[in-house]
Amino acid sequence: MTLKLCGFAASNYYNKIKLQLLEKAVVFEEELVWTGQAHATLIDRSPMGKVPFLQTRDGPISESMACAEYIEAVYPQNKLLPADPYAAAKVRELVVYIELHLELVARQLYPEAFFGGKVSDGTKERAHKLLVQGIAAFAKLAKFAPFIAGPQFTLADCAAIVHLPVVSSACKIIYGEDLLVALPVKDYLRAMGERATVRTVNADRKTNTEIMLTTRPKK
Ligand SMILES: N[C@@H](CCC(=O)N[C@@H](CS)C(=O)NCC(=O)O)C(=O)O
Repeated sequence: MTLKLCGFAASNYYNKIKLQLLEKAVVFEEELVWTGQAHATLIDRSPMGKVPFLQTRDGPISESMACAEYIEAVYPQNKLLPADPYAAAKVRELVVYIELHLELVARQLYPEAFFGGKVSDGTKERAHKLLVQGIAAFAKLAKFAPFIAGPQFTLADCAAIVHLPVVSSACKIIYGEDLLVALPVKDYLRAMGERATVRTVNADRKTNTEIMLTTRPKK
């Protein structure tokens, strides 16, 4: 059975896994699954109702970190985690910093930044404090040399390429400033955007975002 990546291409977490699969040249199919409504095709395979998830020959896997680790283990070509345990831990550490301390904090701002909703001043203030702290911590770990974890393209780049632009945009819209501005994020994203894999992910994201905003079933 061909590996299936399930979810939708407007999702940054979905695109992290899609970029990993493209970079590794794994043969896979995409299954369009929307979130926002509890339905069996989603909940039975991803009990938190989130995307992405994988449909593998052995069954489903939810949570993108678990998906990423499975893909690295099953498809050993074009490794995106270093063989050295310390170097691999540093890559995983960066992914956690990007997701837990940047993306997940900025996510609280998305309803107002991207979806026409409203976020309270209290939430904005708390998120600002956490983002300043998270970005300072990320700055201590990120190498940008030329990749996030150093000289090799790794899973940390798959995370950075999809999450950092969203964090930047949310900050610009809500706070009027890009809190990531002190880091070489723009140059990094410009360089990464030259990769054929990243071009594919970005083109599919644009198409799917339009579909999401016009035809996606509402909650
Ligand atoms: N921790 C999850 C986060 C995934 C996530 O938040 N996905 C979003 C789309 S970008 C989602 O499914 N949101 C729908 C919801 O939370 O109900 C992972 O790493 O897979």
